Amino acid sequence: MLLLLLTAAFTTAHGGNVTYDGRSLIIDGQHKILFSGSIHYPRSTPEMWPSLIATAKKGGIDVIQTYVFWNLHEPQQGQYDFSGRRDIVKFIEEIQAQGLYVTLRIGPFIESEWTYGGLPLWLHDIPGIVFRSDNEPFKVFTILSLSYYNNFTTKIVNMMKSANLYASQGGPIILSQIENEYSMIEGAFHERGPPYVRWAAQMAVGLQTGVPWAMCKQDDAPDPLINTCNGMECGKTFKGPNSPNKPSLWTENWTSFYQAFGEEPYLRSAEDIAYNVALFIAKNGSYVNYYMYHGGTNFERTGSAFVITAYYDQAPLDEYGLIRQPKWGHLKKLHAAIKSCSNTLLSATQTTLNLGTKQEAYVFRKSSTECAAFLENTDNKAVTIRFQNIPYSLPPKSISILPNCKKVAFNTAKVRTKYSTRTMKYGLQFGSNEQWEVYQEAIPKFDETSLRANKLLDQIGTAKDTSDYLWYTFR
Ligand SMILES: *[C@@H]1O[C@H](CO)[C@@H](O)[C@H](O)[C@H]1NC(C)=O
Ligand SMILES: *[C@@H]1O[C@H](CO)[C@@H](O)[C@H](O)[C@H]1NC(C)=O
Ligand SMILES: *[C@@H]1O[C@H](CO)[C@@H](O)[C@H](O)[C@H]1NC(C)=O
Ligand SMILES: *[C@H]1O[C@H](CO)[C@@H](O)[C@H](O)[C@H]1NC(C)=O
Repeated sequence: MLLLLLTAAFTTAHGGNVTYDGRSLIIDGQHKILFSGSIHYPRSTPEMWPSLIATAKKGGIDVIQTYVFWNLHEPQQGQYDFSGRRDIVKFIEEIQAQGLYVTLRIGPFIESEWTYGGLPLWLHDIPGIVFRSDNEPFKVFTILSLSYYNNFTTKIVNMMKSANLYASQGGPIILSQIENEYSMIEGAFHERGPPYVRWAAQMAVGLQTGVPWAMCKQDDAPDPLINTCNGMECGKTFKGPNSPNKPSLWTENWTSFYQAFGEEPYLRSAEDIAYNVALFIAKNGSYVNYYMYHGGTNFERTGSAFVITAYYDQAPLDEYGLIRQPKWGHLKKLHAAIKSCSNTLLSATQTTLNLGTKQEAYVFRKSSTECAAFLENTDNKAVTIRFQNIPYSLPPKSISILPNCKKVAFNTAKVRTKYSTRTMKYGLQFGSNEQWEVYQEAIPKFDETSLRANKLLDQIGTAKDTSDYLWYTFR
């Protein structure tokens, strides 16, 4: 009996067409509350993938979200590379083998603190190209640029289809993303921004993946694309889906922030993360993605300017894939508390009740016996309130989750997970007898240089991504 239960609990059904309504994504006819975690395949090694995915699953994660990194796959035009850390199909198949779902963010522009936002450098040399725009005066070039985006997107989608990786084919991919936070720069393109958004949406839908598409931070995402929230406090800030039949999805919940050289790491407490996730779910949210769940390493020159090689080391899994406590454990308990009442959350109607000046109850009541509640205290001090005639003490700035509207299963501010610390031991010390290599760079003499111009040369166009440096003499 126990064995049967365990088997049931650890097997995630796969396949099935994916649709959505105003409440959630619907996979194979089932509404779902999904916890998702970003893990980017090129920021770790294929040897690490199985344990990263397994540890995410143990932490209550249902979905792994990743970008697709165009410039890693097509460094030279038409020359593709899907080997080693670039083997996206293998990464997705590993996720599938462990019974989790996938959200694929194709971009093609991804930002992601990645060099050139993921765009291959050769795009830069296409005459007149304007990235991410439907640019009338340059229509002929713009059609070119759009067709490059289109070619790459189509290639990736076809690759996924031929490996049967979309949920509609029995695979794990349940959601895709086109573009990335475009609204942040849309204004710069003036009237040429909105047609580009429509074009990108149409192109994506035309690829017929059988699963929905999302645009993040894009309030006007055209139907049927879902507009989603990115940020730290989507429970407070998200204006919601742009149509009543779209679900409320949070594609980037920042677990920390990327770190630039010379800066301190951005620390976000487990309590703060848990509070905001609980609030988002309490307000009808049904999908939360942790950005990042595992950040990993920016190898070689793949990180964007200023960003250090460790990426989101403060995430629930640190740079090396080790569990960071109490973040990992506190969120695991939060996920379990929410999952224990997910049927109620997905089928009951939500109402918000005032419990005091700074206290709210978000109640999902289906019948007299089936009920779940979130009790929020936004005040900086603890208070005791009454809910259904029972007194509850609410710690400062916290949300209590009552899966049956009676007993508190979890409070976001009460961390019951032990803190862990990470200590480092020297593996190899570079003593005086050990080898250092010194690289001497020859300082060029002006008279011996071959590249001359009577105008300013730009670094990217001149160095062509062979170096981040350019020795420049000017007179
Ligand atoms: C998805 O829907 C299509 C068309 O309705 C159907 O042929 C296919 O079998 C469905 N796929 C799954 C996995 O249910
Ligand atoms: C797009 O792909 C097709 C087929 O592979 C190719 O013929 C065409 O030149 C490509 N277009 C661009 C802009 O890369
Ligand atoms: C949640 O959805 C219900 C409808 O099912 C609606 O009445 C309620 O206002 C929504 N709550 C919030 C906070 O948006
Ligand atoms: C998102 O995650 C951060 C920490 O990563 C947390 O502070 C926040 O409360 C979470 N939820 C929301 C809705 O921001």
